[in-house]
Amino acid sequence: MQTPYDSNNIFAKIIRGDIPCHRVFEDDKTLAFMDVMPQARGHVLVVPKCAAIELCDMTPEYLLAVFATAQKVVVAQRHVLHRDGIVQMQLNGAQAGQSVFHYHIHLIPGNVHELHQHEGGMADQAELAALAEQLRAALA
Ligand code: DGP
Repeated sequence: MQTPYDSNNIFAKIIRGDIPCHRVFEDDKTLAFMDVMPQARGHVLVVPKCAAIELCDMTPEYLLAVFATAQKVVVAQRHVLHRDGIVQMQLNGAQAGQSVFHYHIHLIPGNVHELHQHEGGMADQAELAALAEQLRAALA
């Protein structure tokens, strides 16, 4: 049985502004920000502003919202990173390797066979900040 949603998970704290992130895009239902352990340069996460752990917790309204934001982010990633290929990934449950239990879509520029290990290591904060700024500019 799935454990209940924990409103103190790290992404809920980011959404509330309790801890910082390198924000790429935000609207009333979603937030997109840089992954601190990128599997490739420009790895972005898109989260809904609702209490959902995985796909089956999502309402159609919020699914539509996160996919609409994901489309915008992919267009910006292609523009900024000059990479056509973007891996879209989303893990459902600990058995699938999910580690943060708030629904999120990974958008990873690159080829699936060449990505860094999942949660392989922390990126340079200055580089993440610079990439987020470029992506925000592309989205504006
Ligand atoms: P998953 O295994 O699908 O739950 O992926 C969680 C991702 O979240 C992983 O790629 C690393 C990233 N991550 C973990 N903690 C933080 C954090 O505090 N801030 C940001 N921006 N990303 C995080």
